[in-house]
Amino acid sequence: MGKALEGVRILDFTHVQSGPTCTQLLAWFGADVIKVERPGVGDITRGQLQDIPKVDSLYFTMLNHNKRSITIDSKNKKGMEILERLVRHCDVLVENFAPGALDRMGLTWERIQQLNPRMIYASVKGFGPGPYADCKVYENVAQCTGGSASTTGFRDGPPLVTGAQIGDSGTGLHLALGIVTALYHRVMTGKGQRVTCAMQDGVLNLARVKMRDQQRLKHGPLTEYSQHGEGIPFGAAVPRAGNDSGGGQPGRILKCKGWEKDPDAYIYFITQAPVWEAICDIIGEPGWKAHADYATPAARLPRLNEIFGRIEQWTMTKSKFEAMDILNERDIPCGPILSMKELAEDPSLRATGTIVEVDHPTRGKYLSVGNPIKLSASTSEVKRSPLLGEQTEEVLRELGYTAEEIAALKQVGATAVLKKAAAE
Ligand code: CAO
Repeated sequence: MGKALEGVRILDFTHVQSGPTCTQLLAWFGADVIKVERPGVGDITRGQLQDIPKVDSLYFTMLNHNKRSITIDSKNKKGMEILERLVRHCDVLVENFAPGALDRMGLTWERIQQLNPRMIYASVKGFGPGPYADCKVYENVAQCTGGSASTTGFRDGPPLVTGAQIGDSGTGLHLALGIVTALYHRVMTGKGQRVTCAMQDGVLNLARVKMRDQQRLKHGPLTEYSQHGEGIPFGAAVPRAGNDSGGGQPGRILKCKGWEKDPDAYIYFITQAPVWEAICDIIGEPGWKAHADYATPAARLPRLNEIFGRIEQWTMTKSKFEAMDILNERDIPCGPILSMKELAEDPSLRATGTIVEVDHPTRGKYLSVGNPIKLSASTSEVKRSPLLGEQTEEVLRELGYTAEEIAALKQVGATAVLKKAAAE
């Protein structure tokens, strides 16, 4: 079995998280991803949140699998010459620098098209065109400006960011789809194009159901939100809904046995209408099956706090896994709150390659999240991230540079940090 993107060459000018997420996905599918890093410095995340001194951080290693690293100083004339050769050599250029950074280097879209009209030029920026287009953006800024934070958390608490990196990794995923779409378009037309994803747009796309609710507000209260049952009126904007379900089937996070000591002894419980009778049997309320106050979804909506309170009395008598087993037998949708420790140790996730163990020359063995997208006819293996500049010479040779030229490029600081003069 081959790899789906074998033969696709990516000039990876990404750093931190959003761009690297995108190029890592493409690399997992077999693209040759050549990561350009500044000599002596590299992607800033190599040195961020380091758990082992002087070893590439997990932040870096977990976002840069299957890539090759070449060090090039793009502000060095010879360095820019190498970059231009890379533009001719590659199919896709991916970058997520601050707005204007690539233009300042001289790699404008016009220049890129001159060098390689088939090039797909993909960028992540914080915002699209508009008042904030020039702003630098990190994950939580995107969560706040994309509608996620204002709709996450409890109604009587402050806006909340989520631990899932929907701004960075979420936008990286969007960009990867944009790139393969543009590659398909290029197969049909022979032409490259620009692909841009704004983090604000990516988060808003993921918060789409809350924009749905914003429009529903004009026509009455959001009856599936707990505050409706509590008699609290809605304001002008979608409120935070705690752990209420975002869909049409009411759900809640409920305590399970051991919750007093274990912060993750909880289960998400959904009162899906078709299994309501089974729920009544399990929690010991068979009378609710025919009772006018509980029998229909509409009758239950104003009583969600009471109903989930009663269900929680039952879940608190079971561990989250016992509850899961009992509920699954009756097809009741539910899910235990799994800690990162439990996920790291989960044998089924190991078996599918969603959690993988990777060996690294300076770090040793570590766990990573593998490719979550499984293709039936293409393999995808997780290989360790490169050391800074590990493949510099290898890539330069592929670009046609001779050994003498490679040495000279190093000497003039195009691919390595310039040695300071002895007198200094
Ligand atoms: N050689 C020489 N210079 C290089 C280089 C190389 N190989 N690679 C990068 N640089 C330079 C760039 O040319 C730029 O210099 P100028 O400002 O002089 O033009 C500078 O390094 C890097 O630019 P930056 O402004 O992008 O970096 P930053 O750390 O200040 O900002 C970030 C980081 C993420 C806020 C910004 O890049 C950004 O807003 N990116 C777009 C949105 C994004 O992807 N955010 C997600 C980040 S993940 O949380």
